[in-house]
Amino acid sequence: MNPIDLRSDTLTRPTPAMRRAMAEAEVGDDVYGEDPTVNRLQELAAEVLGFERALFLPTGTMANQVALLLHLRRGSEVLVPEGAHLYEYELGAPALLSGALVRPVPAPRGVPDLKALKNAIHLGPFQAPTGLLALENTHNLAGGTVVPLEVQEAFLALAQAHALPTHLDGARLHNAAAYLGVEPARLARGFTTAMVSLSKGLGAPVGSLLLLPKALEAEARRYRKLLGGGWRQAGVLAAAGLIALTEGPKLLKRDHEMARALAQGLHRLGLEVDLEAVQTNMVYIQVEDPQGFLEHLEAHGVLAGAVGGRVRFVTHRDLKDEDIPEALTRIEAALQRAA
Ligand code: TLP
Repeated sequence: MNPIDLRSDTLTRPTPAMRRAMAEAEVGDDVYGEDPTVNRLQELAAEVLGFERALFLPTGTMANQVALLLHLRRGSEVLVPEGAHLYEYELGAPALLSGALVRPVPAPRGVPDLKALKNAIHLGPFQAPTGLLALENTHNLAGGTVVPLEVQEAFLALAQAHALPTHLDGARLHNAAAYLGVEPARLARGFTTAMVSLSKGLGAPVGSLLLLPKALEAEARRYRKLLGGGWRQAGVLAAAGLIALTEGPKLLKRDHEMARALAQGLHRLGLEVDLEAVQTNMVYIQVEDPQGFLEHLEAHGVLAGAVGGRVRFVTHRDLKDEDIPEALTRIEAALQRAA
């Protein structure tokens, strides 16, 4: 029995078209800025996402950390929505690399509580100075939830009122845009920097983009190199990235429909799902013993992940139409065995 893999949208394999483009990619040394395919990807990304420049990096983690290095100094702090990836899942990198504090602020269902955020900004002489406000859209740990446009506007206005830069962790920005029915540029606009992943729902094998103003580009390239991200003939990867960026967004609606069907099915099976939080391609369920539950599912041919003390299912482009109904049948069988 082939397992149905719902652990993450990072697991997708490059499509035949991506593999062809990778094999045929024109390349050069990207550390010299001479890889034509990387340059094409960066130019296209900057244009479609509404920034002056884009930088192609190996991972979202590296892109987020380069952004923090650009914005923060030692002993300063970044305010993030609670559960933010760069606080929970980046291995304490801000402490190690930027020497900065990360302070989570209440954000029910991933939407920052703006009053709490405003009160959390440190300006006085007795506290770590706030140097950056960050947002995550979609918000992974909150369930792949989307930040409403008006909250984002108010968030940006708050940052502006305090002359603070902003960073958007948009690992799944295109999912948020698909949910809201707006262009991704609409959701990235106004941030000082933004990270967008090509290797998640968009389907590239590797790579994320850091969108930024021209004035920060040279410094960002320097930090990328310092962190080991000077990656020479990266055009072989950018070639797949170009297809992900242009073709990938078209498939996200299907991913979201599959997640909704899965959530409703799990709910019908009596599992604890927050249906309102199921907005994009993720479904989280609350169970007594997540690890034991996962092992049980695996024995029945369904792979899911333990994330934030819950069980997470993520839909993605490599799933076949019949996979969600089949996964539900297998999960039902697993539950009957457990009962
Ligand atoms: N998230 C991964 C795991 O690390 C949890 C996943 O499977 O969802 N920002 C957000 C919001 C993310 O969800 C992730 C990856 C990243 C940044 C980091 O991207 P990578 O994995 O490319 O370093």
